[in-house]
Amino acid sequence: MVKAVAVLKSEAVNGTVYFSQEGNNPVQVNGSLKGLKEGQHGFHIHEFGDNTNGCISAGPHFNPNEKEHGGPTDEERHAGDLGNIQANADGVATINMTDKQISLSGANSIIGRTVVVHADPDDLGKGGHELSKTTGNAGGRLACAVIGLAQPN
Ligand SMILES: [Cu+2]
Ligand SMILES: [Zn+2]
Repeated sequence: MVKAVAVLKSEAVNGTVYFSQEGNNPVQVNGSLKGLKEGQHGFHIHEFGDNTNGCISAGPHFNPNEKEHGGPTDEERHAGDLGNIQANADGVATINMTDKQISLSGANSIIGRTVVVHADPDDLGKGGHELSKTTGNAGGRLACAVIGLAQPN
């Protein structure tokens, strides 16, 4: 079992996201974030674990297979496209998903990359906006954190 963790902290938004993977099974993603506006927020793995200029220097969506942006259940998607998380009326988003394209080892490993939560919903590539096929038009980067290896227990 490989475990990883990212601790997000910005002025408004904070929380922790945990990743775990048994062998080559899908990656389990769990956690919660608070301080969000109620509704959907784009949630992605971005390419670089570089936060020197805040979340901007994390670069584009993690896309090792040179695909277009999509939703988590699409064949055509960036590996980093985890779709949306849903914040409730208290601004809390509980995250509980599994994903088959990201990994915690090998070519699609997200260790050392950045998880980002966005201001707006990700249109999953289907919004018809000029940014739909690259970012899902998910708006600004509210908070982010580098994904690091976690202690096994
Ligand atoms: Cu993003
Ligand atoms: Zn994408």
